[in-house]
Amino acid sequence: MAREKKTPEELVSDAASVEMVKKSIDDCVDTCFSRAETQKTPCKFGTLGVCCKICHMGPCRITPNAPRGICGADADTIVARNFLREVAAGTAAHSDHGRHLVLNFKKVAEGKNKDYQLTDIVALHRIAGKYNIETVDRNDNEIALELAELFISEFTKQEETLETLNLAPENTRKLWKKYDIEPHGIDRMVVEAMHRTHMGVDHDYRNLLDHAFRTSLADGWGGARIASMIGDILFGTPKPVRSTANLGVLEEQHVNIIVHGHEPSLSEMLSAAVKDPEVVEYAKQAGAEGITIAGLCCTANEVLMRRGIPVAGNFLQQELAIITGSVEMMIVDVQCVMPSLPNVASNYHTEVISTADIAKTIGADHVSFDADNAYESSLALIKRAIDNYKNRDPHKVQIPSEKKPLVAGFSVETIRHMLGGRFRASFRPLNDAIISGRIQGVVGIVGCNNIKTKTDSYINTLTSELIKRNIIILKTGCAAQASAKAGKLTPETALEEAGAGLREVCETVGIPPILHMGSCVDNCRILEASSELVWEGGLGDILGGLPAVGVAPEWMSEKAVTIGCYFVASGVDVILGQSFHTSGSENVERYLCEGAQERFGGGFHYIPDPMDAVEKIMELINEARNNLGINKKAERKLMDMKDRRALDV
Ligand code: NFS
Ligand code: SF4
Repeated sequence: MAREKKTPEELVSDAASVEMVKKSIDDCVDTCFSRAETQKTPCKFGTLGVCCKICHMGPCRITPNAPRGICGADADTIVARNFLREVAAGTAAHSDHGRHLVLNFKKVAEGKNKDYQLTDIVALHRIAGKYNIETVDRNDNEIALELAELFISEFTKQEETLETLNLAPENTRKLWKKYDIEPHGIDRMVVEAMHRTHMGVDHDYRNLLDHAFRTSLADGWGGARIASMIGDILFGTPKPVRSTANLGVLEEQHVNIIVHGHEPSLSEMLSAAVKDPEVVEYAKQAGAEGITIAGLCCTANEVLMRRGIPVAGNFLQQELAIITGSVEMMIVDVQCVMPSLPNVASNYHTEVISTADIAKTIGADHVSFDADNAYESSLALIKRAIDNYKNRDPHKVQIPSEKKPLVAGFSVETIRHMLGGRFRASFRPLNDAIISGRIQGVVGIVGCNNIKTKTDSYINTLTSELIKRNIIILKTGCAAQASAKAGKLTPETALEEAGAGLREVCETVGIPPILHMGSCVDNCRILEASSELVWEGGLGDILGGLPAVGVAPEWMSEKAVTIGCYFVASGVDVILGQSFHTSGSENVERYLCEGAQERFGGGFHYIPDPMDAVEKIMELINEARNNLGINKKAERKLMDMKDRRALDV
């Protein structure tokens, strides 16, 4: 079916985006929303996953009349190969981000990069302790260096399994061993995925999909986890922080700089440099009242979590931010950066600057990011943005007023402290609340926006309905920003909607019912929190037994495919708002859904409607609660005289 033309109100949820989609039409600027119309109907073969272009005898496409490609590959092989390649790409993206951080971390430990510090020594010791690295009577740089070398070896290991897997509960690890999906070195897993999917290698869809799970674990319990941990050591473990979200964070009288992409090293430095009196003065001389730095996508989450930098928007707002006409510079690095940005920017005065040597775009100016000279390069970029302020055309400026207050910064450490207090930090109160039924379960809502769904609509409906039903929500990525824009990340507004049990717990311990845990690599923090629930006791002894579900309502990226896989392989049921490109093979779908459920305790479910998803989630949580034996209503016992006397001792 051809994609029908939609009104701005049907495309996007928040008022700021509606206003900017309208402006894009008035300004005759192409955006993802208009291009989606010209793209018309998505290719059927691609949607089913049955197009193979792995060798040059093809491309081959599977149809009822042509059930095999020229080499003899059937739909199962082709669909599974395509799927594994997606997972490999997702793992590669997160893990390369992790690698860049590790290499920088090593330089800092060696004293070779003075622009960055070991900011959070408590985190350094805590993390070194997890890997049994000696911390007593050693200096911090020595500890950091040993940790950096260990992390590097996680990428290069050939035959040993990843050490980071040991951060998972024992019984979950046993399952990985039993089904032979423990990953070796991260790089090896990705290389092997490419080898297996080369023409004429692995043809058994089950073997291919097992490697997809194995590769995904090298991300969630490998590269992504390492990225989060190093982020905490270098930039600080996130603590609750107030900020604001949506395009209204841009300011008319300010020089506006947007940081967009994923890796935190440059955005952290820019966020620090923007306060430097030298550039503040320089901005004044240019006639601006100040400098605003705001984030997009997961870069926004990184600098929000640790510095409270405001969020300009999530994935589908990247072009809309430029359309405000008020952005002097958009600085991008890697992932989820649309190649259209320079084209959109050419209609305004915005400079698009790419900074990662592995990610260039025609039309963007490339300024290679030099981590060894990060502060000075940040100052230079900010000055260049200030120089561009004079080129702003006031007639083209239209900044939507909409922005919402928020609280973010919920690392596992923070949650533990909030739940238990400074001196007895613990997850106990949360476990008790789940066991008593005041909180029914935990749901992670994560992932992107996708042009196929009205932006944020599925995410926000689902979130509201679940907190009403006493489900505590853990969020990351663009899904967290959707809540922020809807004003649901302040404890006050969220509590108004929460069910009585959840509200009581949140009020007692002082946590909001929707917890923003960070960027997409921080999905591993959701697994970390889940592991804490297992270790705390009373909720079984394996991740797969928890009353917990993961949801990616509006996902679009290969990274999201990988994240889904490592959640499922960790035993967590995952609900997807739209299916993978696998429906061309019943066998593959069965293996990913029922097959995974039988083996790991969690599988994939495709549910396009948020209210159907609510129903399924409550069913899964109920089932887990029954299995744990915690679903009984607490019996209310009426005391007779004998009981009373027994109490009187
Ligand atoms: Ni995740 Fe982040 Fe957003 Fe999706 Fe892209 S920014 S890493 S992939 S679109 S959540
Ligand atoms: Fe066709 Fe096989 Fe080549 Fe794929 S690998 S393009 S199915 S011949």
